[in-house]
Amino acid sequence: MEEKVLSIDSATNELIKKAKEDGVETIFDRKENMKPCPMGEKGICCRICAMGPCRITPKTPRGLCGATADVIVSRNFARMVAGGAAAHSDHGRDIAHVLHMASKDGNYKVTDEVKLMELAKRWKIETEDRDVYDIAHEVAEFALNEFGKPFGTLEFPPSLPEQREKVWKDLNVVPRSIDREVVTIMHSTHVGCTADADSMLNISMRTAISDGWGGSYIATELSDILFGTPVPRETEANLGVLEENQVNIILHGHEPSLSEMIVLAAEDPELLALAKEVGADGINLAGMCCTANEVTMRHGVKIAGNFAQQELAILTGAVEAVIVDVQCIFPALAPLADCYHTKFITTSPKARITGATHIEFDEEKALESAKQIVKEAIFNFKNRKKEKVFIPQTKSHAVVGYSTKAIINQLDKVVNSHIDIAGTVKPLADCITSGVLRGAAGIVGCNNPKVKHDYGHIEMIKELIKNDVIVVTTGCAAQAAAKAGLLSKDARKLAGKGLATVCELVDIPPVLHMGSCVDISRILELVGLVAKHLNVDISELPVVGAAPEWMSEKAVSIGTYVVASGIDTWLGVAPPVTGGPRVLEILTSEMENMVGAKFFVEPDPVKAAHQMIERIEQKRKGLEEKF
Ligand code: CUV
Ligand code: SF4
Repeated sequence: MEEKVLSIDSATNELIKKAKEDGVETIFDRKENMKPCPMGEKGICCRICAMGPCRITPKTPRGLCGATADVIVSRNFARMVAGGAAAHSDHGRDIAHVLHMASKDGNYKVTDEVKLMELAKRWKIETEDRDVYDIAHEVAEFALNEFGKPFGTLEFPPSLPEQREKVWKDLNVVPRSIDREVVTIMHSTHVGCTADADSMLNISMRTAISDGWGGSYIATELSDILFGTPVPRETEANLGVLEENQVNIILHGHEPSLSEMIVLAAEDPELLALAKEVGADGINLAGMCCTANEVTMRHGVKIAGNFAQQELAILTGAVEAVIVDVQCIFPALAPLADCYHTKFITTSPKARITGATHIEFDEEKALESAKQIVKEAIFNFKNRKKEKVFIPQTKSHAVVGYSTKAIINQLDKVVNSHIDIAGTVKPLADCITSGVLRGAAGIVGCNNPKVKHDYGHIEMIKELIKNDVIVVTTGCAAQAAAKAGLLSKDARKLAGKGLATVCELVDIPPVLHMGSCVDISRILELVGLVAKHLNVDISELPVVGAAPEWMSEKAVSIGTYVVASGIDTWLGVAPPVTGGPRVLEILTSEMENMVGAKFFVEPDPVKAAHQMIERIEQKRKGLEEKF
């Protein structure tokens, strides 16, 4: 029988083969045997009350309470949005708490004071003659209040164009507070509440906006204040970054409050000496999923791989510990780690996993806590079984760290800007209006075994840059791009003439790594600033978004706020809404009348890229008439 090639990434394929030889299973095996429930796939199964579960069939077109397919589908969709918004926003809240405990002599400090002051001004917090940490604590309190304030509406950042805010006001989708929107969805989807698809999607948009322009935005801004706003730096990506003779630690999960401390602990002379004592040459940190994005953006920590590769890291037999906090962690890592010497260490009470070693990360004693965790890895080095080790040789060079500010600075350097445009997005806007760049695309999101691993990301990105569309990327898509060499400046040889010229002049790769999933707020910020500079709405810009291999609820929230922000969004995997004709019609058509953008579902990434380019050209026409 011919072997199915499951990834476009050779390191991944080699380790899938090793799994067979070692007699262990991975997601790729489980996928073979899993038969998805056809009801769930269409979104027409309702488990909201105990009269059911009810499923919609030609013979039973309504649930026991009378809910139609559209009601059920829209409620299920809304709950996905709520789950995703909750995850992102609770991450943001945790970072706010960390800022609140920051102190001059503590483990957590203020690193970007300029950004802190900007935020304080924006939130009308007194800054004159005050201690930085007093300001930081008040900023943190203000941020925390955004999650549950009883009155008023969410504070929007200044990057939001007023045209967009007006669209939201007219639709009544301006969020009140972040938690409240999530709770409203949980309430409205309870049995006997909202039974109207249009209204359910309206509430979903409001909640998603509270994620993108609220919880996620706060997560990014406060992380930058605490740990520094990223600047371009070099790194390497793929499982080949693991080291034969070092203690290898995989950092997996999301919140930089943990990973930043692990980075510090791994540089600690005492621990380095300990590593030597156990016979290792050093301590090698490598990231996975969004934690990888956080620490590579700020420290150049190498990227081990993306979502679908988490088991494969353990399969190398060369990983002493996988340290995780929250989100996107396979429970499968626990039994798998038992087959190797790897310690699978959970650290968050929000994500405990049966079979893992739980060492709770104590933010009050953050560094001490981190050191204890790193020690576990070091002591485990002696248990490594040489005969079980296989590290694929594949890794690629990448440049990461393109925060909005870094992009603006990079452009300033070249244009040698007049004082009046320095620090603005004018050069970028000029590149777009002049047509040197046709437009921009944000390629984001996960891996999903419904798509050949990384294929969706890479084929789409290549097609776009070939056609002079600059790509910005976050999440596991960014890691796919890193592994494929598309984040290297060399990759400009794959770009069209206009984009290649810009890349050469500005000294950037054609694909810009902007961070983790919560950092999609950076993309919103950049796009919002360009729109404001041109005095147009975001929906008028030749800008598109895509999640070719998405899988998580967070991605549903992201897709919804990106579309609600006026940016057309392509999905490579259909969301579970196909059983609700009205829901489908709203998402893929009518949303355009409401917010100026809509969803597209296209499994073929190259076809999708061409649809994206077509939309970009349409938007260009509209802009040209204006300018
Ligand atoms: Ni938060 S949400 S698999 S790590 S991008 Fe990666 Fe990104 Fe999806 Fe998860
Ligand atoms: Fe069935 Fe209605 Fe209960 Fe859902 S809420 S399970 S459709 S009775």
